[in-house]
Amino acid sequence: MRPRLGSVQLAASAAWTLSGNDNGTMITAAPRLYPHMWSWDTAFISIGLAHLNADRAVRELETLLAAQWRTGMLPHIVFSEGGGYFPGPQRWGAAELNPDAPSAPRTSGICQPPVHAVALRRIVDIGRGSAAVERLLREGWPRLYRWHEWLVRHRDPHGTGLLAIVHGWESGMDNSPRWDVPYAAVTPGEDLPPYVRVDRGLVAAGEAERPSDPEYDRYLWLIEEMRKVRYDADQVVRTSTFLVGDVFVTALFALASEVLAELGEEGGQPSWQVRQLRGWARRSRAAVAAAYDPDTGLARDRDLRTGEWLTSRTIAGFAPLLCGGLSDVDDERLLASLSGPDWAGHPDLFAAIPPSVSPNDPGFRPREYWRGPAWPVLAWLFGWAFERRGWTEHASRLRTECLRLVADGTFAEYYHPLTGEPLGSRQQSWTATVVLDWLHTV
Ligand code: 2M8
Repeated sequence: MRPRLGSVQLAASAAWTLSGNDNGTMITAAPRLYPHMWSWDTAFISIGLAHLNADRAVRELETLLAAQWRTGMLPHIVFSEGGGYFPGPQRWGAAELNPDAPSAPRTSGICQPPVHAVALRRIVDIGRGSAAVERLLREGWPRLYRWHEWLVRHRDPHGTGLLAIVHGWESGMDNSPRWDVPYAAVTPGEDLPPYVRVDRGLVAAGEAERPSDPEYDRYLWLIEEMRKVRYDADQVVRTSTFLVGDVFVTALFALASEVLAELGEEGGQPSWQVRQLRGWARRSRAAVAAAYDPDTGLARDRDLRTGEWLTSRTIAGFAPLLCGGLSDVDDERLLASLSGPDWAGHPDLFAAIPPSVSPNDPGFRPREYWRGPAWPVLAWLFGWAFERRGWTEHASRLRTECLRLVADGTFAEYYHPLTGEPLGSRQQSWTATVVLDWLHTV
């Protein structure tokens, strides 16, 4: 059994981890594996920072917002000057191919889940009164509005509120079994330029804990497809061989739009924009509710190339709990299932938080990235949403259990749900940040 840290030591190590990942211009997602800024990581990172230094938290979110494309898209990676990573800015070629992409700093050409309004909410609540926070509320809000508007305009191909992703990386859950069916239809061409992966060498047991080579071929092939249409958002949606209605992203969008509307009201932003945000939230909430399958008791993604519902049993199936939209009876059922024996209440778990895939699913692989491990950042997200929805007992249980899991002080990217072994990267910023937020909010 690894030593466990007490709260004070744990909070101090989390703060130390964040400062260790500060490269002077940004807090990187992790020191070796991810030496750049990732969009949704940065949203979470800024929350932890707000407890330490509100100005620094604001700057972090501003650095991300400054890399927003002229179209409104927030890119999934903002590259730092140093640090390796594959695929890097050359392989993406976003700025070379699309005039709406910033040329400094360089960015990738896709996006990630829209959780930024949640971060703004937390920062405003934690750092109320600080001039920098007031500035962020005033000047960051319109940028977030434009980001949400971009998603509605370019990522809702059927106008139903179900938002589409064009790459598994956009879901943030890269190799989740959610994407196995749609990825099976992606055939890398002969002209896929050769490449060398660097990720595996940077994770202790890279072979077992990172995606496979055939998966990577597909990830890289989708980039080639997008390069061919110069990252033009509408053409990408028309031509990408991977186009999936992502129920989890949609739920986060509904939640974040509602939150952004509230912040807009508080900050005196134009009332028509606030109304519009509420309308988008309503529509996406309805789309999430429509994706709920009473037979399995989980919400589903939808392959928009084939029209087929996707029925893997992953944590994303609990998306309606984040944004609402189901009847009280269905909410109760979903909550009971989340804490029941297929998920957080599985008798063999190290800590009672829901893993990324049910341990009772035949596809459950407890060491393999998004195919089974427990991700503290997701526990935080559900906990925050539960608190907001008034389910304080559920929220507090997630907090207590997850803090027990991460008390080894490694701040791992993800954990073996049955043994509590740290996996993937260590000193992962977003793991440190959720610990900080929880320890500072008693
Ligand atoms: C992971 O994704 C990147 C690609 O975007 C990778 O594996 O190289 C995911 O866990 C993603 O959700 C996360 O934002 C990123 C950085 O932590 O790593």
